[in-house]
Amino acid sequence: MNNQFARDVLKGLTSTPKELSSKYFYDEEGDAIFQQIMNLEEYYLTRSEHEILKANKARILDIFRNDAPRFNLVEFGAGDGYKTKVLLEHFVSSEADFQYVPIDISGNVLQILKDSLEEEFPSLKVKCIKNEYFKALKQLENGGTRNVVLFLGSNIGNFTDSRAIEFLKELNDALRDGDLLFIGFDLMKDPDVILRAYNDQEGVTRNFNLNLLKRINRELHGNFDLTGFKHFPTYNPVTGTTASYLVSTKKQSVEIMDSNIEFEQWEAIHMEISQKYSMNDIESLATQTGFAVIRNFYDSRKYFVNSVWRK
Ligand code: AVI
Repeated sequence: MNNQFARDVLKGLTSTPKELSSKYFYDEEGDAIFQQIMNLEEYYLTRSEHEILKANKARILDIFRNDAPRFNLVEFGAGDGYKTKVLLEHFVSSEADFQYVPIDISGNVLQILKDSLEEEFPSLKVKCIKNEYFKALKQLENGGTRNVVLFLGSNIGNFTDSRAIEFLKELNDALRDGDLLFIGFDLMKDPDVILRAYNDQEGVTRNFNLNLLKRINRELHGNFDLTGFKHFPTYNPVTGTTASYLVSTKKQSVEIMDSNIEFEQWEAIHMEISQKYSMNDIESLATQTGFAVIRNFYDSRKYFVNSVWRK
């Protein structure tokens, strides 16, 4: 089988405990559901980070162009640019010497972003790269220009601890001395606030999880009965880990391609983690992966932090 998605799904569903990777949430429908999540009352992450960028855009630009006036603003997983546009607007009007380099593996996402940027900021230099993050970074001809990498949204939190460390080390290797990373982390806070963000009233997050079963049905000839699974998020205030599960409400058998997957009643599929951090966790992640923390920006409630790291 030469399809990575199919291989990962079958491997995950035949493991104990069963698991699926949240990186597969983002098909076209998943992207649209995630947009809805970001607008939810309960999902404070996007609004908190937006507040930080808006309140600190001038200070952020000063750091980005300090002792190296020209820079590439490289964004990993740019999406619709809702938050980044706050910075872009300020950087363009301050006549900063930079080009914006959004990187994504979805050509569709990049095209939509490029069109909207051309309309909103006609003078902005944009270079879209459709590739995996590190390959794209290597592909970027920078002739001595400082790279500033944006990794927003606490996307790092969807990696396990060991994967996050591996990812940040790999990023550090791909950067040169003096390059910067501007990274968003969701902070530990009242556990009820966190849990609500992953268990919204309208059931949008539930649909986000179930959409992966739908995707398996469509792309891998599966026959998941979506009504036979219950969305169940948890938050562990000791480890700071939010985990989401889909729990089978009955004993059932699901066919995927030519395999039969058996579910006991109340057996769970582990779907996603969203790590929440303390400031000590963040400091230690940076030092373990070869970075120095040079500045932290918080929202007014201290729900979220954007941390500036230098290689
Ligand atoms: C993309 N990522 C940071 C989101 C998060 O909060 O972990 C994905 C998400 N999952 C459920 N709601 C939002």
